[in-house]
Amino acid sequence: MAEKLSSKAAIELEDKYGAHNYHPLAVVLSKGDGAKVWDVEGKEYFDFLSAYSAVNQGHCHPKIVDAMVEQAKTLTLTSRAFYSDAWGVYEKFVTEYFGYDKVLPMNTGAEGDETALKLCRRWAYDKKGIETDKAKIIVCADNFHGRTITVISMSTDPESKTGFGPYTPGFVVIPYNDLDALAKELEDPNVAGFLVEPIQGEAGVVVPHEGYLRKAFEMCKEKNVLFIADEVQTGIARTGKLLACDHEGVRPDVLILGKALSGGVYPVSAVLADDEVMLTIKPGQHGSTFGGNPVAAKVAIAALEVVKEEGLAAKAQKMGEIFRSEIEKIDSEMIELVRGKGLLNAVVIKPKNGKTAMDVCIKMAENGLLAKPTHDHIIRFVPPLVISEEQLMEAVGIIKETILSFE
Ligand code: IF1
Repeated sequence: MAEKLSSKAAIELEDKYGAHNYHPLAVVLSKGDGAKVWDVEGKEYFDFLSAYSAVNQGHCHPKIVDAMVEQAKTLTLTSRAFYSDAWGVYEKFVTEYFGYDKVLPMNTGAEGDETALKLCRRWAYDKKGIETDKAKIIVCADNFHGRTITVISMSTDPESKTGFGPYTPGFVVIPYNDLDALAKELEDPNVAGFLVEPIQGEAGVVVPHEGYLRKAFEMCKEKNVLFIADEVQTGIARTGKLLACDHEGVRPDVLILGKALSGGVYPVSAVLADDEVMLTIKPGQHGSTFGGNPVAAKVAIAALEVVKEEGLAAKAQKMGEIFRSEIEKIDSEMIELVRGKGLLNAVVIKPKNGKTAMDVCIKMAENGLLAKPTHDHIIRFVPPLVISEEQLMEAVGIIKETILSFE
């Protein structure tokens, strides 16, 4: 057997042969189980990133992995040029699970967003009667919807956007959590859709005021504008309900899911909508080689069953309350504020003695907990939802010990 790669060797390989489009923490992982991961030297960590909320069901969930392996041994890919005995079963399952007429499968979150944008434009021309090429879609400042050219065309983050133009036109940017700005833009009859994250993830877990989503939804309805929710990160039990929109009783016209739709074992994304919207796209007008494959079908069914069987939404709700109240108890000037919903939380860090959020994350890793800073001063704390209360308390202990070590 080949000798096991050391952390140093693995990092050198990535540095030499991989594009430098990430700046990872210097931890080389080789194993995961539930809420924990292990590095190549065998050191154990709590995973408080969960692959950006993709492993809500925990690392290597046996039910999901078994579903994948079994299907992988039977039939992996047919393309959509043919039917498969797995796909329709999943389509029925997932549409009933979320309560929509139809599903359109893709693989990544960004593709899900792209699909939703295409659907919205198509609906605008075919149903709403907007003049060809005039449709506008309202998006929010500080959004994050992925990395494609069209998706970054909606971005207001210079790091994601600058130097990749020319950009796709047709978007109107308004501030997040601002109903007046929305009302103003909705006056334009060429507006076809409003795309929004129920909680902004990349922006640093920004939770809008209570009633924002509900009111925004109603305002869209009044103007015959599609309310499109990007629940790629907030969906699938992460915030304490199946969907973050459920907190306000909002059923989006177009729902985008990804990440935890597969429990993080396989790229599976989906756009859900009713017939009036979904049937505007006809054969040959959209698709993907891998979207709608039999492995994805089996994996997604298993992943969604786990969410219900293990009561992950209620668990996220309860654990989130414990987490925020425990963090609030830590007596340190470095903790400016903790915010979030369910187990999607962030702590805003006030630098102390020149020590920043990154220093806190490096120290937490040494102490056995992985998390990553965003925007220099914010740390997201996003564990797999299968974390037990005992594990959560242990993790809180690590966070506390780390923060206090900077005092
Ligand atoms: C990266 C953040 C998380 C997303 C929403 C679509 C996508 C994402 C709401 C695209 C992806 C990830 C991708 C990841 C960093 C990241 C992220 F820090 F940028 F904000 F999760 F917290 N909609 N989010 O959050 O999904 O195409 O990646 O499958 O490294 O870019 P994708």
